[in-house]
Amino acid sequence: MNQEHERAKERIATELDHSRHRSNGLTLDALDDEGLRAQHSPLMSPLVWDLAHVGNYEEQWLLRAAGGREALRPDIDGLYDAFENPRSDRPSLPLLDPVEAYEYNARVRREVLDVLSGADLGRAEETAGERSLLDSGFVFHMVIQHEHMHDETMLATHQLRRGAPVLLEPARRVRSLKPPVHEEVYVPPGTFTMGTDDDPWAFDNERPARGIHLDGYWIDTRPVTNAAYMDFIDDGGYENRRWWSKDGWKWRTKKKAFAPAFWTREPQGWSRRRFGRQEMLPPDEPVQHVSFFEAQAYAAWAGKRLPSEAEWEKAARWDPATGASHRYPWGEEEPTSRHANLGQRALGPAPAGRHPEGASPLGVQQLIGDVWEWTSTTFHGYPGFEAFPYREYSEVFFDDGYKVLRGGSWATHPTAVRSTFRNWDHPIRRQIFSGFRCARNADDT
Ligand code: AVJ
Ligand code: FE
Repeated sequence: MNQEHERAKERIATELDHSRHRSNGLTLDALDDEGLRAQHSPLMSPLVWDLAHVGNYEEQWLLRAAGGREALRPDIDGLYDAFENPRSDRPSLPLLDPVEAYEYNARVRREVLDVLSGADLGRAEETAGERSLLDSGFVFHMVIQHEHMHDETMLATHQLRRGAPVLLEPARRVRSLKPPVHEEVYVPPGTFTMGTDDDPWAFDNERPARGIHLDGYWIDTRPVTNAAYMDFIDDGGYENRRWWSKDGWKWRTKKKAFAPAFWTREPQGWSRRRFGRQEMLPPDEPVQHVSFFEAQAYAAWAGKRLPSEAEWEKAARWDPATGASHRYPWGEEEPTSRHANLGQRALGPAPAGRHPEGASPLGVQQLIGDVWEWTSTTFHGYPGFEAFPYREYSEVFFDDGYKVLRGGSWATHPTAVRSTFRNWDHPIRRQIFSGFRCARNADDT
């Protein structure tokens, strides 16, 4: 048992190191002070805010709450409180400058490693019902995932930023892949286990587990591609009111949307801007930077609909042979590059069909990684939801204003996604790495 805890601590230390390396790569290693202090879009924070925010969150949760240590910088808590300061106000705050933020983060981290070495990460089975911060290492996992979530947010800021490219792009092989044998698979009616009671990385909104009965339905084996989405545009999809919901049409009209964000129509076809580079749209890639409303309109045009969150999760977890729900579509093994395109290894999605080894038992591909997938479900707590460890992680968003996205994107770190993980955003948002797949009812032939 002790050895197991030591291994868990080593893993935590390694993951803490990885997330910080990534944050620094997206800030201090990428831009000068001016670029880090600037607001590249009113939707986003200055990058230097995200940088010190992750350090401040770590100070509050790992040093003070879990470690019982005295506060290092209580004076800056307010500056980095996301609820006190809306994103658009953040550039005018007296923020730490980039080097101060770096040094503050490093100082917090040194003490955190000390807290970690003395921590007891065992599960407190005796304290039935009551969760504690350190149970199975949860609070460390929460802080690791939090930093990676902000790293993904920082990537969205980089994508919105104008100017010369600054992020290194690993070689991207464009290859044509054979289309799948089946474009959609049938998921038979029945009950599956949704959510979790014991995943040591799961947030409050992924709990508790419960049996959910679903009718039979069809779901696409791959996300909708750029090529397929272009057909929708070419068929007048953005001009035809009938494909859009009432709110969707209102958004489309006000926004004058005619294509996904960052797309430009050129004489020779569609191009896109991606991290400062202009390039032709790769037809085989999952479409990204679409709003919920665009995803919903495409699905209606295709004679289908978006999957509900439960339908998405059943397709991603349920094994018809055993009836069990797995942590990932392929089973329990931690994601590798064979399974999924995660962790910012590339600066975009892989072509549809690229990761057959990551398929679920039903043969559904690319559920994890590549693009976040919009679902038709409004974000709420599961029955029996209990906010833990703080209401502002998810409970304050249970107000009907957010749609659930599933599966993570190419920018999501492997520690920050699993088949139970729930993300959420406003249905109009598309600076995130969002795409979708379609589903339909069993009786629609
Ligand atoms: C879970 C991605 C919706 O970035 O707004 C970051 C995560 N919570 N800091 C967000 C979060 C606190 C959150 N999302
Ligand atoms: Fe945060």
